[in-house]
Amino acid sequence: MAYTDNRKFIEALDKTGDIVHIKQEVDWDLEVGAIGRLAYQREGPAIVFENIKDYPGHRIFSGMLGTFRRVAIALDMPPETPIRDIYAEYAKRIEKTVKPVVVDSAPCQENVILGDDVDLNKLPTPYLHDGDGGRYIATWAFEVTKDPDTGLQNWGMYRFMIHNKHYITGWPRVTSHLGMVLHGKYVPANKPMPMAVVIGGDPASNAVSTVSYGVEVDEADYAGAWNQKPIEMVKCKTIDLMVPANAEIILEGELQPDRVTSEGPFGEYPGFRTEGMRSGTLCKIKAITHRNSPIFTTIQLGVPPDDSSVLASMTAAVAMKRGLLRHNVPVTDVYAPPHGVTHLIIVGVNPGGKKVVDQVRDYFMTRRRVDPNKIMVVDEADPFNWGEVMHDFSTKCHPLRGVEINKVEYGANPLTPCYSAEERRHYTGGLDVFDCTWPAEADRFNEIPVRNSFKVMYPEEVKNKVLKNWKNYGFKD
Ligand SMILES: Cc1cc2nc3c(=O)[nH]c(=O)nc-3n(C[C@H](O)[C@H](O)[C@H](O)COP(=O)(O)O)c2cc1C
Ligand SMILES: [Mn+2]
Repeated sequence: MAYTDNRKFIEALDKTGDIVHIKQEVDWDLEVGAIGRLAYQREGPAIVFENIKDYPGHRIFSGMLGTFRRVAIALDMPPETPIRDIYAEYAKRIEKTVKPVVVDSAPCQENVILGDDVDLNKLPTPYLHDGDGGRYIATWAFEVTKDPDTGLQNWGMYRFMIHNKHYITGWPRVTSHLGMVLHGKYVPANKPMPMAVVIGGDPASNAVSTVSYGVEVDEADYAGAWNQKPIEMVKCKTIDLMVPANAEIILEGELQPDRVTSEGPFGEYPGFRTEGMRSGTLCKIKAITHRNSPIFTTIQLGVPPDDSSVLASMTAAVAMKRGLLRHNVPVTDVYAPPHGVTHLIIVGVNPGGKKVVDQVRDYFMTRRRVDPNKIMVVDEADPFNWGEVMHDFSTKCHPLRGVEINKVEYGANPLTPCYSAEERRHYTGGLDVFDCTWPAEADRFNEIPVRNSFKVMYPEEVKNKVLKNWKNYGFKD
């Protein structure tokens, strides 16, 4: 069953015990943030806050896809599905896109607040981390914009902070993001760009907005692919954009061509507050539409695991695998382990060897944005098995010839905590490639040590005998 809205998804999480409902009053000022943060760090359940100080009738849903169990449930798989199978299912589904359908009336428009009546402070936006520059209304929410040339809509997840009752500030800073590319089409004409913020969209819609599928596509088609069912879309009340009909809250706005104001700092996804206050583009909110008793959605980004390091790492890794395959790299699997926060990526290849490792390096180094700063390339270890990866990294990666240090002159990830303020400002940094593969050209018999494992060390007949008798020896399985 596809979860076409969060209410159905919350019911599913209730059944599997993956959510708690907090009925006790909680303060939107730091308490919601602190509870959510500790829940992530204990790999606990998602949360519905049902009683928020100053906001009777409002609820907050936190941590939608913050564990692989919840991601599996959102894909309608058993909660205990292994990570590699979750990755494989998601990768398979996005190969077959499903177009949305348009509806005339929508739950997300059960209530419509227009113009001067708009007051963003009436939503229960939490103040999440001590030191944040303000209350973040969009954390696990996404923005819809439209390419004026093609009419195709783009979805992207970008954070936004409340500036005052009519304005929010934020927007992507990285020129490679499509949302930014589209904004560049409006700015020269000094025209505002229509933008809708979708808060409390269904799991699939949020998931697919964390990654770019390309300029030639409408990203609603990928949410349909995730659900294997079309997303229902409705036209906004005041702007010419389509939004998911079953979302909880929609902010209809116009991103200003010429107005910025301070945004941040913010506790960011790599698990640090790396940047200070910066300028964010202002977006004027012209209308708020919402369901009855709306369920606001938030996350509390920080040290892993959370929705970013679990779900968004997966969508990023699958995009990397698709990219590497397009570049004819013999890649087997790409894994972005949550604790690597997409700064560390494990790439499995077959065969290995220097030539293939160089191909992997070239792929990452020639992207417009070099998000990771460390790549481990493995040929025998299962990228999803940290024990195997660590063993091959420790034993097969040559301390001189196996490590390649690359300087990134532009496009480095400024949210890399180890970079200096100077490096972050100039988008410079580095990418280390750790070659944990055997040299392809070597004579395996003479130069490559024999792996001392059950699989390699014993003749077939001995292995078969041992496997056949395993239970008879007294082992359980
Ligand atoms: C939780 C979360 C928050 C994000 N916040 C931002 C942000 O504030 N600014 C930004 O440029 N990218 C942000 N990203 C990354 C973008 O969502 C991602 O690069 C996406 O592909 C951008 O879409 P686009 O290419 O269609 O613009 C965030 C990702 C996640 C998972
Ligand atoms: Mn997009």
